Amino acid sequence: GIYSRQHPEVEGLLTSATSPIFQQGNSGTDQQSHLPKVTPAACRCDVKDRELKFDIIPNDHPYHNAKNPRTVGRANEKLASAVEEVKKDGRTCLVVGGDHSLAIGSISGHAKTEPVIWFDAHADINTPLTSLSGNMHGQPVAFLLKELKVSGVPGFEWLKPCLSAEDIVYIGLRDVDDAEHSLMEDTFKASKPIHLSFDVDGLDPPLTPATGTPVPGGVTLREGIYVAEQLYKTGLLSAVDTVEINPRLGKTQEEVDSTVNTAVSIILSGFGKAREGSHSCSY
Ligand code: 4U7
Ligand code: MN
Ligand code: MN
Ligand code: MN
Repeated sequence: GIYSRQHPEVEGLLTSATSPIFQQGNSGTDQQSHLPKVTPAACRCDVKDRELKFDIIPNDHPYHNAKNPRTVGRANEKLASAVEEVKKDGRTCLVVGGDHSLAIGSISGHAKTEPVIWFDAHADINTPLTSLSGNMHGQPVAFLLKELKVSGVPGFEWLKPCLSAEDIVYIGLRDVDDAEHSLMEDTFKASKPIHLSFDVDGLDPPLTPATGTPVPGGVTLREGIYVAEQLYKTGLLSAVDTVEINPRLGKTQEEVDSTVNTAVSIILSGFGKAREGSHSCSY
């Protein structure tokens, strides 16, 4: 409400999240008709909203470098049961937070076998022993991984680590602590040879216009190169396809050149060219 004059869209969002029009089976009349309407019909979703209330546990002393462990642990226990119920109901679950430590409960409450895409600038794999900040939002992956065996944290007696390293794919990492880096080297030792099948139409069309079925909204060059570089670094990339490169479909020489150059730069990255220059180092 307070920001409504300057930011009508904010009020629209707040209203839609709390108003009865957002609840199941109530098409409702929107009394504040100047606001954008968010109705189940508008988003084609049958939305069931629920709010969880969490307790702040007094004298919640740190456990090594994990702050507020009991409060965070109990909250996650509640969240895990709530997510489990939503899944039993056959629904897709959306959790809106909030601190990323909520992933401990959310992922535990989910059916426990699904692969997880961790989209984040950070790896969030600090343990209560390695964390420099003590913040729990930097630790959820460690709590969830069987390999790391985090245990003895008060508030988390209910938790059973449910993920294996092979179940996690990270996207977007660009701020990883030293301790996290070595934890990741130890934990994410991929062991099988990797086959990369790289369709250039996964990239954004202006990067590779000479291709048969371009689709808007693709991956940037920076992201594509990053993927290829990371795969190279595993030491396990044993075959690469680069496909759907069709110079005949370029409308101009420039289109042909940009397509070919893009493909070449992806290939070079997959074969060890590093953007910072290739130096010999252990990683
Ligand atoms: B977020 C950090 F030290 N690694 O542990 C830490 F840089 O959920 C950051 O990804 C954690 O936002 C970031 O505190 C947690 C820090
Ligand atoms: Mn995070
Ligand atoms: Mn955070
Ligand atoms: Mn982050």
